[in-house]
Amino acid sequence: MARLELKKGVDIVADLGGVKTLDEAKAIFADKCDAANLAKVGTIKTEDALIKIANAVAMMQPDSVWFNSGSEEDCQYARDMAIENGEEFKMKLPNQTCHFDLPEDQGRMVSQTFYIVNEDEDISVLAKKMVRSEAYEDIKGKMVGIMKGRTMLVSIWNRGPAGAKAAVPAIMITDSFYVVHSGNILYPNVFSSFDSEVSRTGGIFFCNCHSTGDLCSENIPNARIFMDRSWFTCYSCMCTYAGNTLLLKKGNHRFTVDLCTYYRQESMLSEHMFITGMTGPGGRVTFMAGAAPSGCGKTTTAMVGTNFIGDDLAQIWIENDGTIRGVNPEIGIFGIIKDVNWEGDPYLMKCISGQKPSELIWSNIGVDADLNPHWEGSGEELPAKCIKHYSAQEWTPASDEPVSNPNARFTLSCEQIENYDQASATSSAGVDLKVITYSGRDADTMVPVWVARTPDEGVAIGASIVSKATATEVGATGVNRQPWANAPFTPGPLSDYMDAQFKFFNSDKIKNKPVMAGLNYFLTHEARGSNGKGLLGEKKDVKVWLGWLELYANNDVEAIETPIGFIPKYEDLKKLFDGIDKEYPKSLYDMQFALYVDNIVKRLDLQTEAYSKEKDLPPQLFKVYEKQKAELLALKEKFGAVVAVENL
Ligand code: SPV
Ligand code: MN
Repeated sequence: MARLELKKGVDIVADLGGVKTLDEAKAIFADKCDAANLAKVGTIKTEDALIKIANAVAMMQPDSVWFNSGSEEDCQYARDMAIENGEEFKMKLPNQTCHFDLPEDQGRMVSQTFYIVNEDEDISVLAKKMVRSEAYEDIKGKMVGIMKGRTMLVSIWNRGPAGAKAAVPAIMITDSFYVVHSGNILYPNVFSSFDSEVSRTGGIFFCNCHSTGDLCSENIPNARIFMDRSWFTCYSCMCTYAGNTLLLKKGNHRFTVDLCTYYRQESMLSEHMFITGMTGPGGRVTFMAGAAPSGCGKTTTAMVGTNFIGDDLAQIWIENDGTIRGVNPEIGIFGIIKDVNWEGDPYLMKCISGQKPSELIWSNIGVDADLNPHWEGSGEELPAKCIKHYSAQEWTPASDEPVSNPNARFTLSCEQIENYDQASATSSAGVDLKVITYSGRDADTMVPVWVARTPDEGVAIGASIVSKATATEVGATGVNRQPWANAPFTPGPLSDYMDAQFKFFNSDKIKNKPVMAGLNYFLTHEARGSNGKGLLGEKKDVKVWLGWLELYANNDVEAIETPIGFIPKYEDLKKLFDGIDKEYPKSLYDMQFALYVDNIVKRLDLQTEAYSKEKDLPPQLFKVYEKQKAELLALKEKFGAVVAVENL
C-alpha cells in the first residue's frame, strides 16, 4: 500500500550541491577542513553520508567545516562557542546557560512548515505541503550560500540506543552552536559507530540541514522548515527555536512515522509518547507509554514513574518473543518550564535549583540582574525586574507579557534526573511495555482513567484525543482534535496511520495484548455541576491513575465495565490515594467517574463526522463509535443523562 515512495524525485541538496562521487566529496572536505577535522571525517566510511554532507557544504558554502566527534573536547568547544558568539549566556548557577529565540519563533512555526511531496502524493489533510519543484526553488533562493562567512557544524547522533531495532542514526548540519549544544544533551553521539548503525538499519539514516541565516524579526517571513519525505532530509532556515531547528526531534520523528506506517506495518510504531515505569507490589516494575499533545502533562506523567525513560517520543516494536518493546529516541528532555515547581516536580527542581548540579539550557524565560531564572508557575516570588526577557530587554510585573513565554523550556540530560532508569533506557532491548495511554486537555467529557475492552477500542481512544490549544504551536487556538497526539507529525493521510495502528494492536504476533487506556487530568468542577472551581484533580493524582493501571495490568484489581471501557472501583483508588496521603472522598469519585452521556455522545458524533471526511478510513473505527453510542443511549434510557457509577 506504499503511497510513499522513497528516493523518488530530485534530492534537492544533492542537486543544488552537485557532488556525485566520493572523490569529489573528499576534495570538498580537504578544502574546508583543518587537519583535525579531516581526521575526524576520515573515520566515516558510509559513502552516501559523506556525499550528502559534501552536498550540504556545496549548497550552503560555509568557510569551514567542523565535525562534532562527541569527544569531551568537542562538547566543550560547542558550549564555549555558543557563549562566545552570543547564542547563549551564562546564568548564575554553574553549567546553566540561557538562550533566547526571536519573539516570533517561540514554538513550532506550523504555517511555515511543509512536507516536500511529489506531484501525486497524498498527505495528511492537517499538514501543509509544497510540491518538489516549488520547494526546490524556495530552498535554492533561501539556502544556497547561506553559510558564507560561517562555520558548518556537523554532528551525528542516534535516535535511540545504538543497536536497538527501532533506532535510526541522523546527521545534523547547522551553523548554530546552540543547536549542537542542545543536541549533545538530547541525543547519544554515534560519530564513531555511525557506519555500523547504518548497516544495521539497512542503509537508512536521516539528514538535517539548518542555518540561522540572517536572523531577525524582519526576516521571519522567510523562515522555513521543510521535510523531504522521499529523501529523509530536512531543511530549516532563519529560525532557532529547537522544535524548528534541532530536526532530530520532530523533523525526524515524522520520518519514523512514515517508516512505521508504510514500511514496518504490524511490527513498529513511532509515537508522541512518554515512557515510564511504575513500581508495583513486590517491587515489580511495569512500563507504560503514553501519548499527549504538547503542553498537556506528558513530562509530568513521565516524571511520576519510579523508572523514568523518556518524556516526548517512543519507538515501539513487537519483539520476536511477542512482547511489545519501547525505546526513547532521546536521552534528554526539552521540557516546558511553565508550572514546574517543587510541589509537582521535585526531581526536575533538584536539577533546576542546582541542588543536583546539572548542565541545563534555559530558553525564553525571564532573567534577573543576578542571572537567576524566572518562570510562570514556579511557586516562587517574581522579581521586581528582569533585565533579560524573551520579548524585550527589560520586564517588570507590569509588563504585558508573562515573565516567561508559555512555551519557555529547559534542556536537561536525563542522566541528571533521579528517577531515570538509565540502564533500561539505554538498553538496545528497550523496555517491556504493558500499558499504553492516551490523553488530552478535556474539561468536560471523559473520566480520569478508563481501559479499552478490545484493541479496536484502544485504537479508537487514541484516535479520539481532543485538546485545548497550547503555546507549543505558534498561532494555535481553540479545542482541537488531536489524533494520537501525533497528527502534527503524521505526514501521510490519517487513514493510513490509523490502519497501521489497528494492524499493530490486533497483531497475532503480540503474546499478551497491552492495556490501552484513556487518561484525563483536566475535568473541572464546573463541568460536573459542583460548587467548586477549577480542576477536579491535581498533579499528584497522576500517581494514582498510573498506579491503578499498574495494578490492572497485573490483574491485581477488578474494574467496572461501561460502554466506554473499564473504570476503577472506588476502594482501589482510595487505597492508592492513601498511599499519597490524600483524602479521596467517595463524592469526588462519583463526580469524576459518572458518565455524562450527552457529552460523550456529542464527542462520538464529532469524531464520526470529522473522520467521515477522510478517504479510506478503516471501518473498525466507526464500528467502535456506533457500538459505544448505542450502549450509552441504552444506559441513558434507563438512568438518565448522567449515569452514576452504582448504576453501571
Ligand atoms: C512538542 O511541542 O511536542 C515538543 C517540543 O516536544 S517541540 O520540539 O517544539 O516539538
Ligand atoms: Mn513533543
